[in-house]
Amino acid sequence: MMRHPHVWMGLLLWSVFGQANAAWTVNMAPGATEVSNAVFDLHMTIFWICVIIGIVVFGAMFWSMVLHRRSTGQQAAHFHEHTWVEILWTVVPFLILVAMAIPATKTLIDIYDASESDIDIQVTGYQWKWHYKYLGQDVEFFSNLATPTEQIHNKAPKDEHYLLEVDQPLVLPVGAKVRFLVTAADVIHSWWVPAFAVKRDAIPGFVNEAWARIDKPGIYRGQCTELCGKDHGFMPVVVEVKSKADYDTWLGERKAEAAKLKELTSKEWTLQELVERGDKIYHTTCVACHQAEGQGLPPMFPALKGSKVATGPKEEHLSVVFHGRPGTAMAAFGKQLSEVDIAAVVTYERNAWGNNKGDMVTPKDVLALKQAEAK
Ligand code: HEC
Ligand SMILES: [Cu+2]
Repeated sequence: MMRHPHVWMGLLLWSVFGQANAAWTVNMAPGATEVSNAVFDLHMTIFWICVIIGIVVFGAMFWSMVLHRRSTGQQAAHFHEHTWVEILWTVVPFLILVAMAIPATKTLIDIYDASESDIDIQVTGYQWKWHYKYLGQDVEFFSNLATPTEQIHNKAPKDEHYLLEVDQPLVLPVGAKVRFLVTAADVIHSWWVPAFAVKRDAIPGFVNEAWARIDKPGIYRGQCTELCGKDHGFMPVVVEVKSKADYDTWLGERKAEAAKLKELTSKEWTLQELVERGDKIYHTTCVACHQAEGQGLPPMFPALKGSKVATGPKEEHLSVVFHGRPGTAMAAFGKQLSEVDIAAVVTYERNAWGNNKGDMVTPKDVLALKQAEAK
């Protein structure tokens, strides 16, 4: 249908306001899926119906007012009730509404028909990030905001995709029917990608469905669109759509990584190995708050060197790292780090900076905790 309405709307507004502007973006965008195009066409159909109704109604009004003005000596007609006119102005709007309802219903049915999908993705909203799980594929990950804090605090110039960039985008193949199973782990979020015409509430304890079959490869961006707390504006959605072959390669790599990680979890680790691995994790993930020598930044961030927790029972130490301390800057790392990495970093903390406990938390301990939690 009208795929370039911005041209028409542009001309219309240009004639009204007498301005030329090369980039008119007043209209909705058609998007990148069949459904989003259907939604767009529907929008345009209804738009033009409204334009025609507007022209007819206001045309008749102004025509009557101008031609029958008093100054030309017009006399008011004195008629009451006119059966045919009344029937017409009931039947005509009714027919118009039916004519609009037919394509609208058809599109709506399409939007909700998530059956026979090729790929199922579980989308879970967290405060404040998204988690994607490729069902039946053993691949899952968190997608965190990647915009540096300097840009957020106006200390650096903002990128083109400011607040719309993540560390790991959701990757999908072109042309496949992808079903999204949308839920949340804490509060209500909403997963929205305008180009797919997908916007679905993510509600704890419920699973809402949506789907998309994306026509062209590319990067599509969206946002959480349900006010979900202080960082609601900091949990964007980024979807990278690849060719089928590239997607398969990517998925293969992710699966191999997952398999490798599983192997690492079940292997017998020595204290030395865990400490070495934990050293790296500590210096990428924990160092910002607890500092390089474990001295922390009291009173904001406690020291781990000599801390009661890091030198106390290992179950409690693991629990703090796994669950975090709700209400403080200490996040729950249980779902962010792998079992191996949690075990390694806890073991490292128990043996670094003179803590010398000489004991270790193994990946199997972490897995056991995880499984106990899942019950
Ligand atoms: C954003 C800052 C931050 C980061 C990053 C961070 N922590 Fe913490 N951590 C804290 C704060 C704040 C506390 C104290 C919480 C409280 O008030 O109970 C804490 C407490 C702890 C404690 C308990 C210490 C005690 O004596 O009570 C341990 C153990 C710990 N963190 C381990 C880690 C590990 C392991 C990592 C990295 C995987 C890490 N933390 C990353 C901020 C952080
Ligand atoms: Cu949210």
